[in-house]
Amino acid sequence: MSYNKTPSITAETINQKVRMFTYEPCGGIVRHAQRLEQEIYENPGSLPFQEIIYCNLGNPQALGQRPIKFFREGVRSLREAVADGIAARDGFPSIPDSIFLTDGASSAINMMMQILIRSHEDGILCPLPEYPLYSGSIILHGGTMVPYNLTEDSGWGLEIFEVKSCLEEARASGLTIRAMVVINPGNPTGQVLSMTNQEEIVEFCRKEGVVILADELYQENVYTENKRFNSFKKVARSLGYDHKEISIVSFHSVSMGYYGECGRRGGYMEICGFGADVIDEIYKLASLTISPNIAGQILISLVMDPPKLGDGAFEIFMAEKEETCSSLLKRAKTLHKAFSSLEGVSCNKFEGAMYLYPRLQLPPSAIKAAEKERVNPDVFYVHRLSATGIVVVPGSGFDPVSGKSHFRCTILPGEDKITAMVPRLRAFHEAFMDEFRS
Ligand code: DCS
Repeated sequence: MSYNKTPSITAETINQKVRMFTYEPCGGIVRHAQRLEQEIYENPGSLPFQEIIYCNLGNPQALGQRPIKFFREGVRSLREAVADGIAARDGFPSIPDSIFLTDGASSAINMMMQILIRSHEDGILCPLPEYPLYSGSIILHGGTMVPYNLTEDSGWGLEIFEVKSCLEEARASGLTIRAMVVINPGNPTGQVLSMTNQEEIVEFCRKEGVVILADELYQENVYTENKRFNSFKKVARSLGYDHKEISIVSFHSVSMGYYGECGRRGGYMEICGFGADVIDEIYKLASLTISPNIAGQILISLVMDPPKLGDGAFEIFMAEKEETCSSLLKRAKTLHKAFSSLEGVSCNKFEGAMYLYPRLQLPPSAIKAAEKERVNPDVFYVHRLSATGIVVVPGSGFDPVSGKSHFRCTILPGEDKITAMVPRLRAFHEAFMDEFRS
């Protein structure tokens, strides 16, 4: 067994295309200037000048007027708010310099794939079923997706020995495994990983020198009494591993949770366990798009620093949050009950995220009819269902290889819509089964 204690991700081992270019408009001199600016802010009078005059970037606001100073300080304070929120959540420190604010999680995930993937010989461990942004991004950046299975029978948890054999098989075929994607709580599978599973993942990735890409977008969508969200960083630190021993990138976004602000495009990634040289390269890459949108930046900082007891907005905020969360749970329960009662349908417990992922055991003649139409059985079923006005996503869109039939149904339509949908779904399903029952 390989035992790699040195960080596998260094400036020498990231995608060298990232290093081949420079981006001086936001380069070293600017970062130096920002440090000086911070110094002026923290210790007024400590430098022989009172302000930085930025003439480096073609940003109209920067030319001849002060807003850029405010803007730069503003951004730092937003990153501070995010870092403070993470520290309060986890009980372990987080620093603003490890936070990159992003236009939603998608851009952050793409950026990390760009950094990690050098060629098709670089593999990224990715769950199946998965959220297909991952497979898409890995393909677009020229890498190889190395799938590992989530097990439906164990509540969509994972068997770490199976992940290990996926890694070993991939290595034997010449791939270098760069990272392991973990989506927790899961999309499309809706599970919250057990602490044991999370600890196993941390141990595994540490031993193998693999970066954990922790998709933690649904951290506030946990609905089960006996499980709670734990960030991978918290799990690693609780096991006693510091930033020198394991590399973790955590993604979060304003798109999910009880806030659900997809269109605002706010998010962050917290990068732990990478050297300053790698952080410099990520900073350069992020600078190619100049700046994430400021409204999204403010929003993600508010998500991580919501009103506290004693704040004016606290009562209304808590009431709205509670109303949203309890309604989501109610909708999930209604749907879960409906799916579970259908012939040939089973549905794992709903623990988190925003999705139910029921399994379909379709009659052989339905499978034959799908074959005739040259589509997967789940696509056949979902297509027929759409004729009743109910739209769900076929499971083969999240897992094209298992050959099992599922569909993903969000719990998001309003309670009245969910209530109205259930009898329609039942009528459709019964008619479908009657039609294809041999
Ligand atoms: N990661 C996961 C697991 C997601 O579910 C999503 C969005 C993203 C990343 C990207 O989110 P951003 O909006 O922050 O870029 N989920 C989509 C989904 O499954 N249906 O619609 C949204």
